[in-house]
Amino acid sequence: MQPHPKAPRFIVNLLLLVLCLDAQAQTAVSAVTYGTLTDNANITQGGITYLERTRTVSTVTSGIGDFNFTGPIATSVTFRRNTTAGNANNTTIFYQIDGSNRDYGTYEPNTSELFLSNNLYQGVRNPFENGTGSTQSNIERIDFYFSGGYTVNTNDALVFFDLENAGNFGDGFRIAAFTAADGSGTPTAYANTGLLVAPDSFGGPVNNPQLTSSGNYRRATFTNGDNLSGTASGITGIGTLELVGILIRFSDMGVSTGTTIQGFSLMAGDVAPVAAADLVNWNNTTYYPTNTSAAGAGYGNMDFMGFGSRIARPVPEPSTYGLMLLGMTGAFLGWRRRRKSVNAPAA
Ligand SMILES: [Ca+2]
Ligand SMILES: [Ca+2]
Ligand SMILES: [Ca+2]
Ligand SMILES: [Ca+2]
Repeated sequence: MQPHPKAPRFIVNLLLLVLCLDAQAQTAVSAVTYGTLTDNANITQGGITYLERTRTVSTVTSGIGDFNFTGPIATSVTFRRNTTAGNANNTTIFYQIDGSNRDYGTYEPNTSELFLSNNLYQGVRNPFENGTGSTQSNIERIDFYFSGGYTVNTNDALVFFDLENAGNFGDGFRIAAFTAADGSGTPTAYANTGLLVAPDSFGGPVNNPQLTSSGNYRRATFTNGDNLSGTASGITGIGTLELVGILIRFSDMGVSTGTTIQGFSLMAGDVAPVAAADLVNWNNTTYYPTNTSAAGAGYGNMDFMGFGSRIARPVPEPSTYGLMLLGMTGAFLGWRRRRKSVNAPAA
């Protein structure tokens, strides 16, 4: 039988489709598995009782497979604030609570430690919502810096979680990798203009660290920039909420395997750079508007759990192990055959 003349083109189109699917941007996280629970002595600080619990995240599941957190962790996380526009120098945190309104999570003295905690009991509420209101802020960008640089492995990814009402699947934000930084870890050059994550592109809901699909939360505001050691104000219940997650590969951000970067930055979705260099100065109000709103598609509504500072890597599939085993068996048989012929007496 003759092959269909159109067959090769059909195969080419199919391959192109697969490539296109592979090149799509962020991927929804559909499930989380947890490891061991650490529970240290409670701390009462600034009007909040912290139960000092951490349950490590073992894996996340996505449409492109399972990922674990075996990559490097950021050295520091820095909030960049426009302190000249008159917006409030606030940080509003939120946290999952027990039946006595106690914070399941850990006391963190500043915003950097909060993100480095990788603890899904806690996070930052609407960090990019600008204004002078009691829960609004002057935050324009959040930089994750890897001292000495970090070289991207194949399929290396970042994972972030938002806190949502039932039926909502995450708020939008922009993310970009920076390729150069000064001695204190401040970005001086970006790889490109980054990736704009659209609202409602997360998966979920996924289990919180209490291993339930929803939990009760409170928020609290600190009015001293990044410092979270003072007395909290406006401590308020914010209801029953759900965790939703997203996975972003560096390739999704236009950063290819083998590239050495100095870190990455999170920013509001209203940051609209024309060129990569536009992202450097967070005080440039052309690209970092100081009136970012949490309403509508204002992009100030994204909440970030205290997570995302450690690089996620694909968990090898069982089939990969199978192929590796086949390869090793083949190599062993080949070695045995060579040995046999070496040892065989001359005919
Ligand atoms: Ca405790
Ligand atoms: Ca949210
Ligand atoms: Ca802004
Ligand atoms: Ca929000």
